Amino acid sequence: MPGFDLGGLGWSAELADNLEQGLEPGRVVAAHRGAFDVVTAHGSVRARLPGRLLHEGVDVAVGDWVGIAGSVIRGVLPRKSAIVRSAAGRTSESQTLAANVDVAFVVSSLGPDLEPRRVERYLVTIWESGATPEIVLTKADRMDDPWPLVAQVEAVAIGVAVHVVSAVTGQGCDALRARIAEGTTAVLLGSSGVGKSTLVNRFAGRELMSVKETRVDDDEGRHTTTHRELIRLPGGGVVIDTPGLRELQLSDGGAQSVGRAFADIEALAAECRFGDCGHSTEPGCAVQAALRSGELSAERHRSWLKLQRELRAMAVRTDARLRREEKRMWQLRVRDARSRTRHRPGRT
Ligand SMILES: Nc1nc2c(ncn2[C@@H]2O[C@H](COP(=O)(O)OP(=O)(O)OP(=O)(O)O)[C@@H](O)[C@H]2O)c(=O)[nH]1
Ligand SMILES: [Mg+2]
Ligand SMILES: [Zn+2]
Repeated sequence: MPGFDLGGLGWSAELADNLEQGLEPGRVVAAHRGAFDVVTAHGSVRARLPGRLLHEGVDVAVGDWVGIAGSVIRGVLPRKSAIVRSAAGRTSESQTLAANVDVAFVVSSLGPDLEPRRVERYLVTIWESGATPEIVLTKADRMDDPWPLVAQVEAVAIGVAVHVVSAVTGQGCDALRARIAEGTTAVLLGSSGVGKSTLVNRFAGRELMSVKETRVDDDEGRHTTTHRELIRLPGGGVVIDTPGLRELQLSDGGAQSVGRAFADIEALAAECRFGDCGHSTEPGCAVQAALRSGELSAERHRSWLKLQRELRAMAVRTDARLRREEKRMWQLRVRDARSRTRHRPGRT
């Protein structure tokens, strides 16, 4: 079989340094139930994660670099980024959506459903991941004048590039494609039906991913893409297509990332008279002053408070889980110690 250049998939000297001797490097391009498609220099392998690694809690996601022996994954190389969301529900279990991503495109379609609050939420998660967020607004062809809506998004996307594209007219598509240079890994994230797979197909130059057949005017509906997949683009760069996300819960520890996504409010908060200002009724509160003057919109302020509340709630849940785990470990140790005493030779 002809050799396959892993450099095009993003393989680097740094990764090579971390690979255990004797293992073959490969990148996870798709995840199935209990199995992974891994591309190595010799082609594609359907590999599995042995039970031992599963029990150790080793997490493998699309985009991961792994060391394999035959068709068994023996190790996962350190990630430079991981996009993690907290799974739906009340637990603080989390799910890795994509690993080793350089640029994460937050895709929304231009129209009445466009929700700047949702964009804020994505930005927090992506800043947390180590990847760089960029915003993609699709279906520009559907609006006579998309620019007021674009401006609303730009207002919440501080320091983040905003691309306005149409797969129908081709507007903005080349500029977006150019952001996925050789050696770069991009991921497309967003609700179902916003046109993620349509963009992937356009960049791939063929119908790799199926897209919604019928013309739908609202973006709701069934998910067309059902699994995450990493695709190598002709001309360099790779892109990960993902199924539409219904909700995006924040993952743990995003306080700093909230600060980054809300850099405007953080800058205001730094101006408050008191270092521990609660930004509600304190005298000299710069956040309240900006709300009064209209410099800061009430919606954005509410969104900031809400995301912080969620993070606090998450921290409490994580703490509770840690406490439960500690208690269980302690009980195990006690049981262990008891059984040792019982079975000590010379005693009964
Ligand atoms: N008018 C218009 N329609 C578009 C554009 N891009 C995509 N569409 C249509 O929007 C529908 C959904 O596109 P998909 O690419 O399947 O959306 P998706 O984000 O991959 O959806 P999921 O896989 O379910 O997450 C399809 O019918 C596309 O033809 C666009 O720029 N303009
Ligand atoms: Mg899709
Ligand atoms: Zn304040």
